[in-house]
Amino acid sequence: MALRWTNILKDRDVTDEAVYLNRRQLMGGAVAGVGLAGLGSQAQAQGLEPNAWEDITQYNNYYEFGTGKEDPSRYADQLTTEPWTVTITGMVDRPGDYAFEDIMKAMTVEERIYRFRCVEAWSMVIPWNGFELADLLDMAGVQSGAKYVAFETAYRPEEMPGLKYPVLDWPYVEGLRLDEAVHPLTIMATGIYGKDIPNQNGAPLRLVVPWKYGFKSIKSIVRITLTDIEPPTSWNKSNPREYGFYSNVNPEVSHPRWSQASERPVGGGLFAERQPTLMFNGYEEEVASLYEGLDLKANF
Ligand SMILES: Nc1nc2c(c(=O)[nH]1)N[C@H]1C(S)=C(S)[C@@H](COP(=O)(O)O)O[C@H]1N2
Ligand SMILES: [Mo]
Repeated sequence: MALRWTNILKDRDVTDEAVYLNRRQLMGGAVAGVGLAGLGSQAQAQGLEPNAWEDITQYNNYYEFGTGKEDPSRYADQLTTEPWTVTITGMVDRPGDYAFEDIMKAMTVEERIYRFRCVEAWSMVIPWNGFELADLLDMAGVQSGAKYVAFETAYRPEEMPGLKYPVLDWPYVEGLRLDEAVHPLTIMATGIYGKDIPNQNGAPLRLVVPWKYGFKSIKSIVRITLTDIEPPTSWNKSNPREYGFYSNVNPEVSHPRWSQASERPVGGGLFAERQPTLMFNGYEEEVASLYEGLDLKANF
């Protein structure tokens, strides 16, 4: 598939923080996307300047640790992320429990600077490190009848204080159509700014689907299931009128309680100007073909 690489910046040189890749991020052996001079300035020309580490790691949604934006950075260090296994099951040739370390040895870690848009109408730009979900699915061998991918977050009442509250039907679950899941923009993130991904951002590995609202990008994944039926998703179960299965970023489809036409860039200060929301969060050229013939208002 032809990609516009301006939208998938692989530059590791955007700020000093990005220069240093630690052990876990290097474990994959191959770290792709060695700083291509010029992409940084291209990113800035597009207004794609990554948020500060502090914005990205102290303003979070991770309801297993509480519903406040600062709860995850306060409490998520209680989560044990080593050892970690991901169970890959359902319609695959090689089902099983995959150790995180073995996954990292097999995958190619790249940097991807993506826009990130929460359904609550705030946004950031995040320099993720990660690998394509398609490569992980290849490892397990997707069978021909599979049509969807279901994901599940860890459920650890002793480590996740937010699970005491029935905000959602735990564990947190999400899902994608298989063609969305294997799209080259869809990644499993394992790092930010070249460091291991902090617990509050979904350690040790979380989904990132940059053209969808943030809640689709499920954190701290323990189970991946290939299936031929559309899987239930947490926010859709809790309020199907407000949160659809697709949840593609779309400035023309309002949330029942607020407009999605504009967004507040996090970190821009109290009086930061709102900016217009882009169709598919700016990835229209790459992903619009996935939805040809689909009524995006009905399938929100
Ligand atoms: N397991 C789990 N995953 C989750 C969430 C959550 O509460 N639990 N919140 C979602 C929402 S609403 C958003 S906006 C993003 C936030 O990711 P960030 O904190 O890394 O910015 O994570 C998503 N993934
Ligand atoms: Mo969100």
